[in-house]
Amino acid sequence: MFQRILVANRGEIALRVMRACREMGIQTVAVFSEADRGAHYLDSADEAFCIGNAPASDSYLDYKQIIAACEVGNVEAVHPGYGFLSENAAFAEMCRDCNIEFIGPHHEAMAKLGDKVSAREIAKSAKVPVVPGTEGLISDEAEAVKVAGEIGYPVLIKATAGGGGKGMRVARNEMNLKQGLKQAAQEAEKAFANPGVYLEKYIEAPRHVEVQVLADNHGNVVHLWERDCTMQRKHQKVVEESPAYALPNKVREEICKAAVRLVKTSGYTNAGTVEFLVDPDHNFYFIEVNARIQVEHPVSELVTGTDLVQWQIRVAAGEKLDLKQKQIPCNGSAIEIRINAEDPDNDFRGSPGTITKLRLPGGPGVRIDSHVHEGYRIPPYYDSLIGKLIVHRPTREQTIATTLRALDEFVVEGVKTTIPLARKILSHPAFVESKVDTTFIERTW
Ligand code: MV4
Repeated sequence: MFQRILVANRGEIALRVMRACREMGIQTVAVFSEADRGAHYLDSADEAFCIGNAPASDSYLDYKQIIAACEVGNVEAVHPGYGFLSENAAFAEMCRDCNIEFIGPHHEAMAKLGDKVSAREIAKSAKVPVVPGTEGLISDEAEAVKVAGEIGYPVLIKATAGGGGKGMRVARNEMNLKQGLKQAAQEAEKAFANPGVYLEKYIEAPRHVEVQVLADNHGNVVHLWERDCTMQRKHQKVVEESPAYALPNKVREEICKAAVRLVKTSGYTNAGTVEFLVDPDHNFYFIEVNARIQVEHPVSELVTGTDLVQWQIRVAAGEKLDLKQKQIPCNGSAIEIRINAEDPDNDFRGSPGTITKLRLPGGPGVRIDSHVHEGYRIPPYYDSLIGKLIVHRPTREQTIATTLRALDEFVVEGVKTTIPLARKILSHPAFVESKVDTTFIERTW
């Protein structure tokens, strides 16, 4: 096992990784930008190095600073958390070249699955359903028009280097399509330095269901059931839960098995998430793989009784998964609420500032993953996540009741937060009955 790990991230996920390491007897080295200097979570590391100025490109995205901190800090491995460098195959490869274990998939599997067209090919070869669409990249307009005619409008133009909704365009007719293709390719070139685009049938009003997987370096792959992340606003998840209450058991089993087939076929290792869209008839379609630990991982930890971050570290150190699929339960119901410092009266823009008063909820079934404290200043440079409330109870009804109770106990003063939005969602009949789709929040409020 590793003796010392560098945590190449900040905020709640940096703290989450340091907590896992402490429990495993592993020392940690933290890195921080000038904007995070003095934050209390850094006290949980054995050592902490400043790696640059506040903008992420000068610090948390600066490979050279991070590799240098690994050398000076004398670590054997680096945990990238989520965001920043976590899905950057070039960084993962550089770590390997420097003899530092990257706690995540091998850079080749990451690159293969990071490219959406290539991920679609892998899914097809693993007999995992994909959304009807083009074979590979679109090479000319005529081909796109022909395929769109075959699959039927509306279609969605997607960037092969995209993800998380960036560079997507809906086309409802041939004229939309011709214009959209050019715009999407230009946008993709600008954003990802890769103009490649492809077409998919546009699934209207889908649910977003994703499967947590875990794979070791010895060919063992298991799933840790699914999460329903349908409650999103502008591609930002707001509420996540496990299991997906709206799915019949048979579909859940199928979707989880499909995710494992995809992982086995691709040679992916470590923790990952396979994302699907589910249409109103419960047909499911693979859309992308997230090659990292995700923000919403705690709901899967609670229903399965596992520690995913500890498993990431163990697998990266070469340990075998001693979990057998049959021994991974899905007990009770878990819901996560993301608490962001955002102003609902100002289109949910970030609301940076100082937290002047903080009361965290507690009691049965309540977990808080957060790095903030009274007097904490939320920097304007990064995402606005100030913490996660995660609730686990025997039934979904009880989980909703406990979550509402915990939200009532939660006090954050000094900045605006998404707590009022979470209250409205959890008390809305459509959420309670799980009759929602990815457009619900924007349609309703
Ligand atoms: C789609 C789709 C409908 N049809 N693909 C958005 C982010 C990226 N992960 C994929 N996304 C979508 N892909 C087809 N063929 C609708 C979305 C989508 C969405 C997906 C999941 C959760 C929220 C969403 C919000 C808008 C669009």
